[in-house]
Amino acid sequence: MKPTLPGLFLGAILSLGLLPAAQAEVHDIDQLIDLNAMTPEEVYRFDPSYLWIEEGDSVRFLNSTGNHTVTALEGMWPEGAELVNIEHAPEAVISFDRPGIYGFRCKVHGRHGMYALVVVGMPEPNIDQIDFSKVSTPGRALLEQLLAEMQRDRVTR
Ligand SMILES: [Cu+2]
Repeated sequence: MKPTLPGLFLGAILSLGLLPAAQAEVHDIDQLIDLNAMTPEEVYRFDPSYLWIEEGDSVRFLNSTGNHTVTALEGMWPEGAELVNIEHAPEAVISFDRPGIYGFRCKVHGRHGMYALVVVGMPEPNIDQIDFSKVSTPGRALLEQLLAEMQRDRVTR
């Protein structure tokens, strides 16, 4: 029997409804030295510097301009999650199975404010233990801004 048009339409709706929950996603974060940036704070950056992903998802850190590290910020890392420190790799994939807030810095450009924030699933596991008091000014300002963005997203989730 030939599939009818309404039948195909129903099939499309069903597969749309079933696919998303099962599929773990890979998200890209680039690491840049961007000499065309509009402000000095944006020259050395993770791009994007903030992501909210689901448990089981991965982030692929690219290193497309400059030499960088992907280093766990210990005051912003869920308890029990393995700390990461990837140095000068052109590409590194990290998968996240534990919910919470993950802070990243580049050891080379941290003093220029090269930090990033990734929320996995939900921020609750370590939102009350966030400590970036040892981070110097440009990085701290960025992290405060990213956490505020995360709080706004939290309301709508
Ligand atoms: Cu860097």
